[in-house]
Amino acid sequence: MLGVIAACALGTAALAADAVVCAPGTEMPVMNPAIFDTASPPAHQIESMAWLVMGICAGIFVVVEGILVYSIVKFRRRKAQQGDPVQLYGSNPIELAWTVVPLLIVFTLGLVTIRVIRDVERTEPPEGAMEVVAIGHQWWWEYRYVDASLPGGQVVIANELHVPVNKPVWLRLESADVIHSWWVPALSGKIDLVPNHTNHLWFVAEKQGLYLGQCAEYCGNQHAGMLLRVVATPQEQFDAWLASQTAPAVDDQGVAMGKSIFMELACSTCHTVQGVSDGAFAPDLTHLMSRQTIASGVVPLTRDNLRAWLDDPQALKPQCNMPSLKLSDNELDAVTDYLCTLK
Ligand code: HEC
Ligand SMILES: [Cu+2]
Repeated sequence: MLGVIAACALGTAALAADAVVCAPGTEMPVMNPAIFDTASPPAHQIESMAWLVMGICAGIFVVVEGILVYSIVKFRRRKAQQGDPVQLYGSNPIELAWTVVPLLIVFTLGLVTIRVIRDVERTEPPEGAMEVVAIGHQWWWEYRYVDASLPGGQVVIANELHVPVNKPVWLRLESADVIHSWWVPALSGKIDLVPNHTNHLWFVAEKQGLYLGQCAEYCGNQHAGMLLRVVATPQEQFDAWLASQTAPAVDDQGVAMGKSIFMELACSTCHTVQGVSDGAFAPDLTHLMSRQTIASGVVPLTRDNLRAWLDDPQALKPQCNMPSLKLSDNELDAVTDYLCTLK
């Protein structure tokens, strides 16, 4: 598992170096996606518990192997020895020791685990938490910021979750199709997104930066292409970002042709662009250019990648749920130009 996470981190580091052409990406540190390098209270607790369990196991290993090696050396067969060594059957002190000590260890680990689970799996949101709905789709993430003060009561985005640093986040986890699992190791433990059943998860990103993760429940062909990205910024920067997401889609007359192709072809039945189309099957594209990647973190958002994606999504993300619409070169350019105005 760590190998997979490391590979996804390497992939994304290479990705950050690749200049984003359509939208200049915000420069930010990329967090280590590991359970031993945490930056959020529930993740810290899981980390400490993992160390405790490993410490106890290491202790048991040393004691058991130590006694084993000692016995092998001390009681080995010697040259002068005749027949079998003295045979001993049953020893109350020893039997007691190897029953009571393991019981105590299991009991301790049990109590510690219960305490950690109680803190990590809350049933109520933490004080002052911001609620976000996360919906798993084959094979991308939808997020909804639900707040009566927002125009329309909510803001819908895809794939790149933005949160303020040092503020509790209460995620409401739902699924549109099969079981997925939300896991950003530096922020929290993994929790499943189950169809027709709501789960919750909380975290507080303590450092600014980009946190990476991965869908952690096998959910079909592109399970590995369902990457998680959480961007933690200071509150003011987050507020500015959220305000930009509530703005209506840019309507640039210069790309009217691309827009009309978007409307006439099936694009508009699957995708929402606020004020233009209301397809709800696929990622919201209203502010596509404010993202750093497309296809749920699979490729960086550059003009070339975007055009290649529209040409044949199946080449970049085989088996994904967007078909190739067989656009001509001119149409591809026009639609790409249109999407590049959706800042
Ligand atoms: C049958 C529904 C469907 C149609 C039609 C469709 N798409 Fe998609 N599109 C999807 C799905 C599903 C995804 C998410 C794929 C994934 O990441 O697994 C997607 C992803 C995208 C993305 C990447 C978004 C992101 O943030 O990751 C863009 C851009 C896009 N589509 C544009 C278009 C355009 C332009 C058209 C018309 C030429 C179009 N789509 C037609 C379903 C559709
Ligand atoms: Cu998944």
